[in-house]
Amino acid sequence: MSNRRQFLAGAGLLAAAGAVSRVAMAALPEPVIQSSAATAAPLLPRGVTGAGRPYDPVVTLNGWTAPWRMNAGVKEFHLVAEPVEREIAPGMVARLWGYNGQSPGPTIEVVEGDRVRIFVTNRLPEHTTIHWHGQRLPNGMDGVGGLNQPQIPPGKTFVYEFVARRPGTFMYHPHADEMVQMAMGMMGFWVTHPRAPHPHIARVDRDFCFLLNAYDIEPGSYVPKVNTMLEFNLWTWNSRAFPGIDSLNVRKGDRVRVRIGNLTMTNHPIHIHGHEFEVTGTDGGPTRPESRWSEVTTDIAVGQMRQIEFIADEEGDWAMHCHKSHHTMNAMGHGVPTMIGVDHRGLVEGIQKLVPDYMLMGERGMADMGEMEMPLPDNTLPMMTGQGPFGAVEMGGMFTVLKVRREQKPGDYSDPGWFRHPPGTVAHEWTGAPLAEAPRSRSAGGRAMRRVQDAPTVEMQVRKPAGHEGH
Ligand SMILES: [Cu+2]
Repeated sequence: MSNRRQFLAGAGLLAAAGAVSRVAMAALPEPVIQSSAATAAPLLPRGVTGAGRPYDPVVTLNGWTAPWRMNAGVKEFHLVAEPVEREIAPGMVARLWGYNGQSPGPTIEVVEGDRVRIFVTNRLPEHTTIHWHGQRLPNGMDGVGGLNQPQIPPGKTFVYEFVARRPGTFMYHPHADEMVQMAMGMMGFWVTHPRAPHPHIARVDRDFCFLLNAYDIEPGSYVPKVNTMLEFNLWTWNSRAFPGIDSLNVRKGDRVRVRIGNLTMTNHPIHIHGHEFEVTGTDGGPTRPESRWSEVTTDIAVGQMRQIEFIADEEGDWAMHCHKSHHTMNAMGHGVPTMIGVDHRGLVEGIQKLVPDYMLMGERGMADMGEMEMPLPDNTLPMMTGQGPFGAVEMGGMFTVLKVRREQKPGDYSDPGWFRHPPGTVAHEWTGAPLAEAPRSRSAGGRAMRRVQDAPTVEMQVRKPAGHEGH
């Protein structure tokens, strides 16, 4: 097995494809296995003899694009469905199922009109298929096990072949034991680039893509619960949770496209700070320009893809996240009561003498959680975490940062670090005369609510698992 680094180092591989013997081309293409969850540089098709038509490649957030070989004019890919280990964020690894070493699988990029042949090898313990979500293709290539094809048994390789007929953004995932296999992380992105200038597809400076996915992984364990229907506890982009999601690094003035597909079981209103955007495409294709309007949040329903575009003309570090606030938190114990306003002075110290691990959560709100040194089970992310230049960011899950910089070079996707704000442009403490006592209405309805002194105490105990094997 070669890895991605070796592949890029030997970029001549594609070039050499034409010179490879007929025997080699009759064999399966060597699958390329990715071992890292880092965002890979775009796979540039230009200047590679025999690689097919040129296009402007995408950047898969915390992902990569599958290399291919040309075989008598057909673009050949090899996907291997297999168990993988995916780092969700530093400090947590999940045991998932995916493709070619990762979940999600590699992004597949082709050009409108390409004939594509995809070899799918099944190294899972059960049968699988791949459905090519949104594509125009022969019915027998649509990948619904039992309906369009026999299931792919463990150990076997099947071949899919069709022409990528329309440009757009698509997804792939199993249509076999579908709930389980998608709950385990089996999915990937597919981009068909236009073959010629398209009236409804702009050329952009940066083109990002990622999938929304979700897991139910008990704190302290590694494998998702596969029978969960709605109560997922880990909300991820490309199987990464904040602070494990890479930032989107762009140059000031860039036209930026972000393609976002939703393969979770709920909708996600995706929100970007500091800019307005337009939805320029769905998995049905590019939207007509007269149908577009400005938004700062777009809801992406289950099984949908939304392609958004904007000019990144405001410098800074702009939050980009799902607007369901519990989707920007990592897994937590269930049943934590609301403690805001409950007076329990002296209680914790007394109980800790008897139960050393005892903690009372959320007395002043939950913000303490962002900085607290909690006794967490192994392989578990803090519920609210991440450090910014001004302290704890108190986020998790579906959250990252759009970094817009004047000095970012074209084609440079590296992280420029934190934004340096011009003097006088950061919210700051008022140091003038303090506020006098606020005037209050004397009518009954306007009176401030009286503090309840004798509220019943609600307790919660956080336990360290003893000798937890994490399986
Ligand atoms: Cu969400």
